Amino acid sequence: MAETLTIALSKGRIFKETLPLLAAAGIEPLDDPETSRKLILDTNHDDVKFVIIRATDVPTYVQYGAADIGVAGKDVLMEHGGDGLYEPLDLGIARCRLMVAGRPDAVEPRGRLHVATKFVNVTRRYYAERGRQVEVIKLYGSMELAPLVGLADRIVDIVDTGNTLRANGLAPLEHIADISARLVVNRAAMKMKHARLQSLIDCMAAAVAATA
Ligand code: PRT
Ligand code: MG
Repeated sequence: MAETLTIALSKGRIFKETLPLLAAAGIEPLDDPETSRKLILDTNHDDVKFVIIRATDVPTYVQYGAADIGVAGKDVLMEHGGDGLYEPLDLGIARCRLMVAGRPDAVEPRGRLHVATKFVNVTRRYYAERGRQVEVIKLYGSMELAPLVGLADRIVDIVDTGNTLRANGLAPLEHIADISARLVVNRAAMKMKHARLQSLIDCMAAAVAATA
């Protein structure tokens, strides 16, 4: 039997939107991660497995070769850094924007700007490039709350429709990056399993081009 190919995916929108692209390459899961508690899913190929992990863990699994290939948002990749990773394909799915947000009437504070986010590296880099001294406050979720309770002047977060910001009396203020999900491949696997990975990438690229 051929060596196993391991594909890292997160539940939710990434899994749902990646499935048709993998199906175009002839790969289909035998279980649904939304209902199954399994973390390793079999597919219609004996030598292809999915590992189902947190979105932010995908680059780590691929970097260390625990997965050969994976799908991660550009936001997650910008925050993680590109060590040990090839990024051969923009899948054009899970689109959104990474933005600075705050109260619509936000004024510049007298002292340091306090910015709450889970994207601490991206946020430090963004303000450093602008020569702006900021205090970055690491949060793990519900960033929108921070400006409402005086924890931060701004947040850096993902915005899609803007409904979450609006519902909390916040507004998008500055655009940092357009985001979509990317295919990431372990650099060593790209050499060792080149033929299989290249044909998978090619099939997915054709499927992406067909939907564009
Ligand atoms: O949920 P978990 O903590 O495990 O991880 P995660 O939130 O990183 O994973 P997931 O599955 O929610 O998101 C995976 C990827 O989808 C992200 O890394 C983004 O690249 C992309 N994506 C696309 C989004 C959204 N759209 C999105 N709307 N990720 C998050 N959101 C959230 C956002 O955080 C905010 O709370 O939706 C809210 C904003 O949406 P609107 O429509 O109200 O503006
Ligand atoms: Mg989420």
